[in-house]
Amino acid sequence: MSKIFLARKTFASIVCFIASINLAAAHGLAAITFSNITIPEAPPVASVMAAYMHIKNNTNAKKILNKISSPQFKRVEIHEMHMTNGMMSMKQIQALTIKAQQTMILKPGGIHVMLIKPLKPLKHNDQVTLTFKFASGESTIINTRVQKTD
Ligand SMILES: [Cu+2]
Repeated sequence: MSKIFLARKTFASIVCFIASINLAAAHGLAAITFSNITIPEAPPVASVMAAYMHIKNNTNAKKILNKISSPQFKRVEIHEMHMTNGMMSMKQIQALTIKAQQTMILKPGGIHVMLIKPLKPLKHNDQVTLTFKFASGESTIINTRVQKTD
């Protein structure tokens, strides 16, 4: 049972790998690529939600992410978790520098995107649009969906 599952998973990743090669060949690799984007569902009363992702800088120059916005939220900030006197807290980062060829991993307990004050409560499968603006003038629009938490 688990063997079959593993084989399927390998097959799926091969297909994805080939698809990404074709995409890169057809359109040229984007300067900055986003993957593993996750927005976990939060209780309906929550005033904030978090977004996690991998951001890869495919260029040989550093990229500075200095603004994120979303039509579904009043405000979007980049946050970093840190330990102060044994307590976890988070502080805002004004800009996130991604070095040449670096993959920045935004994850729970680390750097994350804080989605503040949803204009309406968002549940599993609701769409979220995020616009990432870089100091170099590039911007990327990502459409994703809220995921159910385990
Ligand atoms: Cu936060």
